Amino acid sequence: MAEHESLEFGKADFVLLDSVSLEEFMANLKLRFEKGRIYTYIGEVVVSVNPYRAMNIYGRDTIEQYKGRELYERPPHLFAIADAAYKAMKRRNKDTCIVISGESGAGKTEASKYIMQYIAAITNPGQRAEVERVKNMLLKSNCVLEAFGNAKTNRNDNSSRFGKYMDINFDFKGDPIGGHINNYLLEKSRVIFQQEGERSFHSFYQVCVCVSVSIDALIVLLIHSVPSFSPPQSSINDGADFKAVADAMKVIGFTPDEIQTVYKVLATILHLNSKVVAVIGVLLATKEENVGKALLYRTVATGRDVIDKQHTTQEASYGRDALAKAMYERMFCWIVGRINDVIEVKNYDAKVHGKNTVIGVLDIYGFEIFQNNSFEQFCINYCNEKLQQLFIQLVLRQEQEEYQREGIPWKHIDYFNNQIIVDLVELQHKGIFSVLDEACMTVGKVTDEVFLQGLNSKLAKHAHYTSRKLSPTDKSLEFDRDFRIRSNPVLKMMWPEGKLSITEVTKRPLTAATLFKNSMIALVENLACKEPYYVRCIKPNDVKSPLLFEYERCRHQVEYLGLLENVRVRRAGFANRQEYPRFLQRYKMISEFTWPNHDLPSDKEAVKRLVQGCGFEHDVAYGKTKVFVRTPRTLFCLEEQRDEMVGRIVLFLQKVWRGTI
Ligand code: AOV
Ligand code: MG
Repeated sequence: MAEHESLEFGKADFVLLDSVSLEEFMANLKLRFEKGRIYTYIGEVVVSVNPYRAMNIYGRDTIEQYKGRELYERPPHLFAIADAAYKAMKRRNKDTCIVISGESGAGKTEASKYIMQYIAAITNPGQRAEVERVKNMLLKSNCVLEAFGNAKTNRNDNSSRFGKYMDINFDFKGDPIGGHINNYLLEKSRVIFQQEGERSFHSFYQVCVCVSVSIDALIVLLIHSVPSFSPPQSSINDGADFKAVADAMKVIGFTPDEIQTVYKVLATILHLNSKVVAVIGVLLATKEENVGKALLYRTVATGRDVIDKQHTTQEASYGRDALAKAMYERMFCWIVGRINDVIEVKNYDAKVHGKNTVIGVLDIYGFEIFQNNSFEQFCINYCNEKLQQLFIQLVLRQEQEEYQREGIPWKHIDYFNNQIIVDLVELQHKGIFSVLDEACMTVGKVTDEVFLQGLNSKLAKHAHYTSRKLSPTDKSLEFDRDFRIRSNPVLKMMWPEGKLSITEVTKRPLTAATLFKNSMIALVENLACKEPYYVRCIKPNDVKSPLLFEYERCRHQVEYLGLLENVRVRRAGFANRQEYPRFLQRYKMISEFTWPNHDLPSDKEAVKRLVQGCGFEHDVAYGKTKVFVRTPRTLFCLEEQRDEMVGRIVLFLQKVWRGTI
């Protein structure tokens, strides 16, 4: 019996539960976790529980087992979903996407890397050099982006502090020919502040631990002179990571000058945080007075002139922090841009090569609540709410559309519509982002009180809004100062603007909130026009233990991810659907009417005959091009009969060869 049928490991698909209740769902999830079966399906959705230990299930041999197989043929795995997305892309010319969701520390980033590794492993059988180069770049880019965009938080030692959507482009042969990365809102406040037990971005520690290896001697000296930067103890090996990142940057094609400049920017930010202005002048090759000016003055427009106005002490310290954050963010975006330059598809002629198709992999920052939550947590959580809404829409819509197309009746299943939460945040004029924008436009001082009053007056009646008391918070005045850097070409790329003109100073830029909202709306639109595959990650406990299944913690996640609703929708519909010729090809040996060939007028008729013969008529519906099987159990029975027949056929052939028949 195939492993996925064995009761010892629980049900491999939640659709197979005897009844759909939270208790049964949880019992199955727990049993499988305890037996080391971290993946379980809900139809085509993979539910994954973070094992918090190395699993021997990602090697070459496992990859071979999944390559080209159908989902139900092997035990649940990320590789199966990656293969399904790949097959849809290759065989049906569809753009697909794999959306990985779950809260912070649930295993999204690890999953996205395994998926990319799988796709890299199964493509380019011809070993074309250019394809190998692209694959290598795509894989190496993870290492670099994690160094600059991830950090240790109290929830995850390697927490993504930015959202990442990566498109992988394929040619007509199904081989990767390029890619593109979209990054979303980096949590730049981490540059200047971390909660207790947390760290800033990995890159700072890497550069501090390993300054002597390959960094310009002057920078080494200047990094060592940072007065108060002692990385907290952690399990992370910054030294080894530094070397891996430096190597990856080289492979991707960052020049030595570019790499040195990145170190300089890191050192600058370290010094900014320690308030040493002169050193920064050296690092950025700008005059000391320019640094002082950038920190102590701001450029304002008065009438037709642009003048520099001196800050108060408090403004200056906000300004310094804002500068450190802005520098890091610009450097990060520049790094993403440089990677994109290298991986983007070049010289692809659709007329010659056919359609260039895409698989998108989305790995964002997971839902999180800290002791102190800032604007970034709000954005991160809004992003998660929006993706949850997309999941609800697509999982239902996809099912509905397919039944409609194939002429199969469909009955509606109730689910919580998350749109109300998304609207609360993003609705024009009424949502939290709009209220925030209005507060920012208030003439005179922008204060937290103005914002809170706006929320209370606009949203008091909203079912999901609770008014908060005002607590003293950090102000987030944003300065992004112009250093007028001339001598370092790499820095010039990070700060392309020259001297600000009067219109640029007076122009009100879009707020960070509006920019983020727009980027999320664009992301969701992009995902919605692709065929989606889902990985839903669950974090089993808060202590990173491989043994502990904290029931309440997991139950909560199962509920807010809507997994039970997902099972219900799936069960009301059909667990499996296959085009008639494919179904026939796979099972024709179990019926005398279809083996070795049938003489019925169509494959559809032949499938009907085969199904009748097996007694599964009640569990099957016939669409225009596909046969729909309601329960996976039927499929497993078919698989079993097939195995048996294949065994008999092999035995028969062996006898023929030996001449005993
Ligand atoms: P996240 O991406 O979902 O959190 P990660 O993918 O970074 O979470 O996983 C957190 C940690 O859990 C990893 O560093 C591993 O130690 C462990 N882990 C996760 N998946 C596996 C696996 N399949 N096998 C072994 N260990 C695993 V966040 O980025 O914080 O939202 O923002
Ligand atoms: Mg992550």
